[in-house]
Amino acid sequence: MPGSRAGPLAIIEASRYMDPYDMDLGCIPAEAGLHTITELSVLESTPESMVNTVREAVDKIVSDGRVPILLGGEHTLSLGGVQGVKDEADVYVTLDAHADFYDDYEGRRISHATVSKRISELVREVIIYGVRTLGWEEKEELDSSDNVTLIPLLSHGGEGVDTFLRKIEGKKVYLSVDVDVLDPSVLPCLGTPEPGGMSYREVITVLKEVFRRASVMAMDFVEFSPCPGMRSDAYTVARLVYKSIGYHILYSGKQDLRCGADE
Ligand SMILES: [Mn+2]
Repeated sequence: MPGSRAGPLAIIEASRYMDPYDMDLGCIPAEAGLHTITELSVLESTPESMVNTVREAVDKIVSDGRVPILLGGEHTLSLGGVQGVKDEADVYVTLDAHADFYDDYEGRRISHATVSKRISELVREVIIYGVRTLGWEEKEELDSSDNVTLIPLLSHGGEGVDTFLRKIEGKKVYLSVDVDVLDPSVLPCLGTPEPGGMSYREVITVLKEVFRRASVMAMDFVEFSPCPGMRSDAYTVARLVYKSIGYHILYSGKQDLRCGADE
């Protein structure tokens, strides 16, 4: 289902209804200083030029000593994000219902379905958590890759979240959250919904651990595709983004905000 291009604006609009105070953290993460830049104009461009536009924007934000937070849009934008942070991150970590590991998809090398594969050609290590459906071609590509770890969400459990969290310990991470890692009952408005996903609470618990154990250099939230007339979904994604910002502040030492003071 198309429509993720309307995602970023819907997330920003929904964020205006959110209480800035975070009850869990006991602080106002927004006081760290959030700046929303004007939307990048990428809609009329080819995937390659979209990736370049994102790369340039992210490169500038990282050079300014800030932490880029990208809102999608298609998952393809992560390729530009990873290129923009360059060697600031050793590992690409993604939460996603899908592996996005086709070598080409419908004749395209740069696509939402190939993005993890393309990124695995750029970074030292790729870790994918939350996958619960896989194309046969993707499985073959994954089997022949030596720098990719896939930790699926299987109906019988499997290795699970402990393995995932051990793998990211101490690493410098580019974090990509494909919001379809959430169950469609939590977030129905998705490009490619897949049943058997995580609850909102499970996702924020995992994200908190990611920020605690790893250094997150940049992050993105992708593949939200707003449904007409439904606003609770955009609010859920906005809250997820703001939670992540709060966890980043909590574990990156902005102690003047006293986040987590009661923990
Ligand atoms: Mn996905």
